[in-house]
Amino acid sequence: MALERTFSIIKPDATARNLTGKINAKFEEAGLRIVAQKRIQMTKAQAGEFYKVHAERPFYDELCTFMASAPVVVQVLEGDGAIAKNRDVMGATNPADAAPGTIRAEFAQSVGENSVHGSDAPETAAEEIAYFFAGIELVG
Ligand code: DAT
Ligand code: MG
Repeated sequence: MALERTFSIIKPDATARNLTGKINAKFEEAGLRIVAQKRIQMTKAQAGEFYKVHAERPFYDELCTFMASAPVVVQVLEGDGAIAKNRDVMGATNPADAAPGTIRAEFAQSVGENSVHGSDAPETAAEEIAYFFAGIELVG
């Protein structure tokens, strides 16, 4: 499988509960390498731009308010098949449907406050990485 990079966010519900290290351990145990990482607090406008694909969904305003409500940790994860592998480690969007041992099964509080974001395809991964990181910040 090809070496890939994917974009990840440890969301406000998880940073608020001091779960950054436990979530990073899940990534590393799965063979994902954290090649860039920083803690930031997004504005609601920045969250809105990031999630613009969901602009017509009923939960969009709530989602953007939540993502700007507290600090997040934005990351680039690298590994073989990193995009799909990260989605596996994250688990299903709704923690009630997430497989045992996944991040969302263990840590998520609800479908909205679900602890992590991960890119869903190579195109979105490249776009999302470029939204938060300059090339000089990515060191494998
Ligand atoms: P994922 O984060 O698994 O890629 P998504 O792209 O469908 O899921 O949705 C983006 C985020 O929007 C998701 O992580 C949490 C929020 N969300 C999705 N469906 C929701 C719902 N039915 N109610 C509230 N928030 C929702
Ligand atoms: Mg998504």
